[in-house]
Amino acid sequence: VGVLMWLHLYKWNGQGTTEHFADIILGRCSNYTRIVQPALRNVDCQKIQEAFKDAFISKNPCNITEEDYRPLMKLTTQTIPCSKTILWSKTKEMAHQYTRVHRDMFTLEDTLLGYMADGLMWCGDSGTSEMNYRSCPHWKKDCPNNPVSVFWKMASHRFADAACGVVYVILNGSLSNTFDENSTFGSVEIINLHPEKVQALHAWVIHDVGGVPSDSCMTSSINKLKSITSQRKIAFRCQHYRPAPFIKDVTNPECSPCSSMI
Ligand code: N1C
Repeated sequence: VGVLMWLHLYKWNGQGTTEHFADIILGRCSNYTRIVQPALRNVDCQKIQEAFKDAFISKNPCNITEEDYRPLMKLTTQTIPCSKTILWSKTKEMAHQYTRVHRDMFTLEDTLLGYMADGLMWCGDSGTSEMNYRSCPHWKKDCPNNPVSVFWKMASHRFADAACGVVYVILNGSLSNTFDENSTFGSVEIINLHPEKVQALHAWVIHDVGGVPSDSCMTSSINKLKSITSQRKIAFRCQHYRPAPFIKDVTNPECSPCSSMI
């Protein structure tokens, strides 16, 4: 029985819960609310940590719903000023480098919710109040409604839903599917931007330094994004850049994000 108990922890194909998950959540929450955004100093990090654990502890990790995360979401409501939202797809590092310099801009990981969960894994199991540190469901190989996937889908949905003014998205021009309809950006965020309050979507397409200078705003992939935004009555603009964030491109001498980087 002992061996079976132990083996069953290895049943999933994804990485297990990050060691010290609960401590990391509490530590990141304290750091964020005291140092990163002291305006949030009144949030109760203990309560947030509890709500996070309650969302998935003692539950079947293939059967997580948005309802499970509702209390956590409620405790982490945060207002982002208009025209300060940055979305990204396959450009996470670059987007974070950018917001590290432009402290008034926010990716989801620059909000309390995203900051706490960034890079972590977590899951539990029905019948035990323990976290599973050995394995967690892989969204493709095991099941889509696992704790991590449901969390990011819901957090991304809320983040896009709340955006206003000009919304920016950083895309990867080195990939053939610069705009990927199956990504979180393509399947969740773009369809949850509200035309009544989002005046435009500006895409910054970043492409390789070494590559042939080409206009990565003229691809069929970007055209698809353009047609989705126009159907949704949201204006669209696209500019392409080289990385290092973001160096002017010879084919693109105008660069609004570059000029402020120096
Ligand atoms: O699927 P993606 O990118 O297009 O998702 C990125 C998009 C961003 O604009 C974020 O607002 O969706 C949001 N988001 C995250 O902030 C995030 N942080 C970490 C979505 N997913 C996030 N993750 C993890 O990375 C999560 O496990 C998810 O599956 C990947 C998505 O990365 P991607 O394909 O590069």
